[in-house]
Amino acid sequence: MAGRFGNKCVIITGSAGGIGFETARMFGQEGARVCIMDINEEAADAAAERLSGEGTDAVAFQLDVTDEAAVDVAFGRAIENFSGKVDILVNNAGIADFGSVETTDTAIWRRIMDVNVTATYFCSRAVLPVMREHGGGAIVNFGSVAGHAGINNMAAYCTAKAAVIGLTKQMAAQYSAEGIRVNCVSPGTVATTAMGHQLLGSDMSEEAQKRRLSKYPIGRFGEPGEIARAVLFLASEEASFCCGSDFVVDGGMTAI
Ligand code: NAI
Ligand code: 1HS
Repeated sequence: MAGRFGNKCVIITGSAGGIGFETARMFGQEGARVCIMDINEEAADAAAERLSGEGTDAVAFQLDVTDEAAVDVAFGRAIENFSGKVDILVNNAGIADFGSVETTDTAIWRRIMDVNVTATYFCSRAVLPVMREHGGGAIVNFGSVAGHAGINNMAAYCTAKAAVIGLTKQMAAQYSAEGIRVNCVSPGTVATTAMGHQLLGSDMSEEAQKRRLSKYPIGRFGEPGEIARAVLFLASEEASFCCGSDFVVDGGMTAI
């Protein structure tokens, strides 16, 4: 398959569903070999099978990205599957939950930090030496509008996503000279994914839903493909001068 990513090897975490799956699919459509990594083994296998059926060279590995030792094992296997290289890593896996500083359970706070932030560090660390060895690569992290704006009752998630944006800048400062570009995508609400359902289901009153939508000048929420296209851009050669940027894709939510 021809495209911007012919011969490129891409690992996408949390890609059994949602935005990650759409991102994997689009990379595949543009010629990439893709590795699906997800905590949900059955869904990861099904996702890889679906992409293979669409003509993409896709494999799946079960992985909880917060498990430090398991990250190294799974990434080792993925890189071996790619004959010793990896060109692109998308740190997409993320979770959200609700609560203020007073009402967030400590275990939930820690889990949100682990999945969104610490795992981005673990997974990036697992690919950097191989990218360096091959003269470069691209890493795309996942922030959120929640990393830019205080969202009511999302204390841990807002903190985590702001940290991911900070880590993106630090990594760009550290690794750009070695040809490793690190950038971030910060989506606004995508209602059609599991996380979107969780978010919108959190308060089903018509008034609350209207209030949420009214924050989006474009008048609607986003679609997974609209976020995936931004990820592909940042991972591509078209973004050769983008290092440490945070690409906000939010229908204008943070513009107002
Ligand atoms: P989703 O919940 O639909 O999909 C997340 C995927 O990550 C799932 O397949 C899940 O099994 C996997 N996952 C969760 N914990 C994991 C772990 N510990 N190890 C490995 N895999 C794990 O979420 P969605 O909406 O596709 O979100 C993707 C990314 O986009 C996340 O980082 C999220 O924070 C971010 N985002 C999502 C927005 C939305 O409105 N849906 C808006 C802004 C950012
Ligand atoms: C879950 C995702 O990162 C979006 S958080 C912002 C939610 S909203 O209040 O702008 O709909």
